Amino acid sequence: FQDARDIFFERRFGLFVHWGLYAIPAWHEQILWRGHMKRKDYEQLIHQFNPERFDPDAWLDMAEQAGMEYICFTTKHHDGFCMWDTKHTDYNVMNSAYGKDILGMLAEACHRRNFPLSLYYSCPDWHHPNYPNQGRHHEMFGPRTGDEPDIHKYYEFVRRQIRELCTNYGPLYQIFWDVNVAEHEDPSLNAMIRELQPGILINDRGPGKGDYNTPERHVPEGGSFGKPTEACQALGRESWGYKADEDYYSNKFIMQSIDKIMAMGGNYLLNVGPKPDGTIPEENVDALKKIGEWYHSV
Ligand code: FUL
Repeated sequence: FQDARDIFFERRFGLFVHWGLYAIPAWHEQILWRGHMKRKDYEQLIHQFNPERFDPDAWLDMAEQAGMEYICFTTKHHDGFCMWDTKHTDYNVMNSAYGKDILGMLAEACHRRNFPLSLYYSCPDWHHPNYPNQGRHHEMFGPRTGDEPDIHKYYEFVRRQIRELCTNYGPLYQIFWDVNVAEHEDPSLNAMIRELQPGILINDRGPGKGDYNTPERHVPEGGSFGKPTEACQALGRESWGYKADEDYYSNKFIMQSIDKIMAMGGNYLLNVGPKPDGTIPEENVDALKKIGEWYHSV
């Protein structure tokens, strides 16, 4: 396995994938909050989640054709639903209608093909009873039943989950925290990651220093980045997850944005939102094909 610190300077274009229960309502990855959806209705989606056409090799074929050389996958987004076989909450893909370890399948394909794998993990968690939602998303869910949230217990949960991710899925390229709020209390969290995955890169979304910066949907006007940078961009204007009636950027816009970011020394993570059946929306496949033809030619 190539050292992640070398990968960063050699593999500069990657595929970002936002996938979870939110693909089913097909509106926004944060529908639970932005769409004022009731938590109990959202959580029922687990019984519908059954991506029978999920084929990680098809995703990687598509990425390779587009000139992409690594993948970053949402293991858990703000909704708290886990796309791997975690022992620390029942709210995970093993208990969905699909019942298979999605991350495990993806990791197997990545390692077989020597395709670096990065993991996105959201600390904000709108499902976990000990996550206080920082006041922001609390009220609309109505009062919680049971004890008051205990953030320290939540941080312990994060630590156990991160340990699991860094232990069970082979060598990882990056951890993409979104955002590492736990690091406030426990600065040894990133140290644990580095111990379990020597050479791994960790982004700087959190109070700790981090190895690289992740500007989002931002196309700067010239100059150069002062530190290692991986910009991320969605193909759609509205959502990072699958949106049925998404308003897509033009391919030209995306190509110009790749060009600008790379000219400034940044890497580029371009996002797709797979459909509930596990396939990538046609519009995304088509865009990546055209962007790839251009990318291979420059
Ligand atoms: C943000 C999140 O709130 C968005 O939903 C998305 O995941 C983006 C890449 O990061 O912080």
